[in-house]
Amino acid sequence: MLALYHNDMSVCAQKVRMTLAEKRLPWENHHLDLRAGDQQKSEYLKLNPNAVVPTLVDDGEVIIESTVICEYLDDAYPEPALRPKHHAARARMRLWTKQLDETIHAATSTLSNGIAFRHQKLIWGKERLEEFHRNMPNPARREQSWENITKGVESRYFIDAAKRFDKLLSDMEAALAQSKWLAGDEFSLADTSYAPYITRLDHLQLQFLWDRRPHIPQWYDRLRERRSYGEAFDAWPNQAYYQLMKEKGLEARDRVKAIVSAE
Ligand SMILES: N[C@@H](CCC(=O)N[C@@H](CS)C(=O)NCC(=O)O)C(=O)O
Repeated sequence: MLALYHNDMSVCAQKVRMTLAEKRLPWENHHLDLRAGDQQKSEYLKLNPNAVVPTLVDDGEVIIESTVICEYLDDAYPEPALRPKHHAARARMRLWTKQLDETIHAATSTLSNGIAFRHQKLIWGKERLEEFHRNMPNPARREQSWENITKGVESRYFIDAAKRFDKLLSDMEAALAQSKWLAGDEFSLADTSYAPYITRLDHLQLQFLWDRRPHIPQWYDRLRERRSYGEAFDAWPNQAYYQLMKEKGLEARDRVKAIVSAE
């Protein structure tokens, strides 16, 4: 039996849940409360020393890192295949997931924390906030999180994060003008991987980023029509998070607009 350690609103967990749903794989639910610090508890660190979700356990085998988990699932449970058959399309798929791991995920953390989630953490007070960050094992991640939470849209990471998304959406628009899905005509792990990140921009009220990029909302609509999207996203709602992202996203929208139109 597969077991997934995850969180309802985590983008990395949404990506793995969508991959599991595409393959119609049942899994045992271990939901972590990231605001309560479940990811930093010693029992969980034995599974995932990075103190992050998701973690997959398959028959005793522990797999971490969402991109690795998705590829593992496609190896271990090959049907339906989520990596394109043709080598060039498979390389395109990997280029999408590679840049996601290298830059897009960090940019998302900056936008999400800088705009909205910081407000859930600032109310903890200084002592608890410091302790939470002391327990983050990755120093670069710790520093970035601290900056985003304490400075918000004035964080030194914010401008680059907004620009990175603008560039991403321009690349996505170009790809989707050529083919139905990101890596080509086959639905792939590139699509399951980006579904959470575009959903996050939507929740943060940043839809203006695709105002002049018509293929992106069409792709997003096609994604949301899939059964797997319902199982990965809609089945794990968090109204408090939606509300916070909407309210704070509307407040931050002009700042993001000003950054991306400053070129
Ligand atoms: N590279 C990791 C990133 C995982 C990650 O950043 N997870 C976030 C949720 S999307 C998390 O657990 N955050 C909790 C924390 O930073 O304390 C992966 O792809 O699995």
